[in-house]
Amino acid sequence: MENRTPHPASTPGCVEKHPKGTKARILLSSVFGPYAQDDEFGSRSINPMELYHNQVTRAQGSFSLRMFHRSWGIMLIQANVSAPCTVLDFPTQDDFARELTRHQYDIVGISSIIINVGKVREMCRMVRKLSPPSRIVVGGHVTAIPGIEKLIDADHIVRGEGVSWMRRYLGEDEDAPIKHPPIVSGLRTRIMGIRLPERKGATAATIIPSVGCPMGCNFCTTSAFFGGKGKFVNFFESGDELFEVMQQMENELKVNSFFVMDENFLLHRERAMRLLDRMKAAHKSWTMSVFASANAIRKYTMQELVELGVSWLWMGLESPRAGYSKLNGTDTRDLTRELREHGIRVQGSTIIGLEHHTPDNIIMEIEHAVSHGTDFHQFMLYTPVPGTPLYQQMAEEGRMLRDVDYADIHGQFKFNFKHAAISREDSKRFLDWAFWRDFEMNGPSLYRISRTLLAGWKRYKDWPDTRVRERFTREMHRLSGIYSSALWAMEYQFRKVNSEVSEQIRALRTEFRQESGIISRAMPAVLGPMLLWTTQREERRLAQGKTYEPPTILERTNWMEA
Ligand code: B12
Ligand code: SF4
Repeated sequence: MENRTPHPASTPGCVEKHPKGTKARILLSSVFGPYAQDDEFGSRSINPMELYHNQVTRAQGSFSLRMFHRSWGIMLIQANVSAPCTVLDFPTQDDFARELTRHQYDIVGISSIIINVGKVREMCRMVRKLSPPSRIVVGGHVTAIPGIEKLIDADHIVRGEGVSWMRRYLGEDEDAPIKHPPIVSGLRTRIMGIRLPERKGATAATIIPSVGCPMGCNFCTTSAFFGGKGKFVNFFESGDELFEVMQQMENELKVNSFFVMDENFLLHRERAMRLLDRMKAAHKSWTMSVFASANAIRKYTMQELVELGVSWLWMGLESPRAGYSKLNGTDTRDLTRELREHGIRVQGSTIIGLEHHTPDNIIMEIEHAVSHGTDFHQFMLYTPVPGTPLYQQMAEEGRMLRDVDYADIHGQFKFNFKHAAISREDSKRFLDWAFWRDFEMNGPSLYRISRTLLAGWKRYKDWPDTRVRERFTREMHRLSGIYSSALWAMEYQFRKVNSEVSEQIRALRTEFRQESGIISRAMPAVLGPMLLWTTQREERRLAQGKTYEPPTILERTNWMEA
């Protein structure tokens, strides 16, 4: 705290306008990397900055889908303030230090989740040293840690929604409409040992209609962080507003597919159906990847989902015995099968270590999860995370384990609480086995998504609604040759894991051949062996410990050199 002038608003949570208002220079940064390695700041090799390889396809070796996602929270804040603002994403410590010393920042905002609290502490220390007059604002899920004020040296600790907070801090109208930044959903995508080319429009745009979820499941950190049961923050209330935003992204990013970052998009049926009306009227053949709970999905017919362009759905399967209202008596196996038959890729999500799990029944429950045959499957340990009702309950029952580093509380390592029947060590064994079992029984996710695409294409290629027809035709034309070639390599490579699945891959390849045009039909002869070679090369690299890191990105808005 050396040379800082005392600030009247240094009480965490108290929002007082910054003296410079919208003239204040802001630096918004995510926590520093590298991420996929073990270090004293909390990086962990099992916790890379990747969605799929971290928590979905991590047992799939060279078939694992690798990609990075930007830090959308700070991008959203940047787009909604009129002050000069820099976003620094995935910096190294050197990048962060350089930016702090090259420019005089009045406000330094750091965004983080709980596991990265050690990095936040270090970044606050760096700001105090390198830019003493800057006010430090820390936001994001890290602020749910009890006693965070004592762990880090920040002037403001912002819990919950950040755009309105920052606007208030700068003296701007916090209720002004939200401006959606153009966000390309993923970058540096890699699979089977090759990096996919990054063409404008080839990757979906991320749309963020809301934060939080009103369902309020007891373990859910995003729901709790934005108000808990019955509450959430809507950025775009109506289907009309959403349509306008999507149209704007379509123009700016030249996309026709969208990754909708809303915890339970389909729950708001009125909004979704109005969006569909607008899409129909404007003849938009868009595709959408959405999160939705089973009870919300059941509010729609398959036809409505397909017309809406839902092509990828992330849903919690949990255990039928867990009693979560979001499942509401739904047979999730029937539902996921039906969705896939309509060309909708399903990403299931299953929790390992629920209260009723025991070493005797957990294998059966994992087998049940795997039997859904979803295109992707995320497994996560039941984890009481600070800020959630579950954490509160476990703490009151004295069941939280002491001395578990925050960096290890993320659901992909070991329990952080005392489970009635499963030990901490066994929790990891069951989790790892679940990932492996899903891979072994169902094959690479790339095979599964191509199977779902083909099912959708066969069902909808002659559909009367041209928007729907166009969508499947577009994907089939773009991908059939590539999928057939990948299937060729997968069939060969997967023989050593499960010969039965390898046979199924072969059968699918034959079907693709029948449905493809001449060029796509010829492709596997050349591309197949090449992909097999890159796949095997990637396996060797991974065995030698190869990891991937996101690139550092710097973006300035409203900027004028001082
Ligand atoms: C995209 C994403 C990722 C991306 C990373 C993006 C990145 N660049 O960091 C990937 C896929 C790599 C990822 C990885 C992980 N993630 Co993640 N991720 C998400 C996801 C799906 C979306 C985040 C998002 O953009 N939301 C929309 C934006 C608008 O909301 P927001 O980020 O919360 O920001 C708002 C406020 O928090 C606040 N705010 C945020 N930052 C700041 C900064 C300032 C200065 C201020 C004032 C305000 C502020 O204002 C914003 C606007 O309101 C969330 C779930 C969710 N629905 O949010 C999980 C989530 C954030 N991830 C989570 C976890 C646990 C992980 C992993 C540990 C995975 C794992 N093993 O389980 C890894 C960690 C990787 C690592 N080494 O750091 C948890 C965090 C739990 C917690 N309480 O800390 C979440 C909430 C998922 C969950 N429900 O469990 N993740
Ligand atoms: S339905 Fe999903 S997002 Fe909503 S509270 Fe439950 S776990 Fe969280």
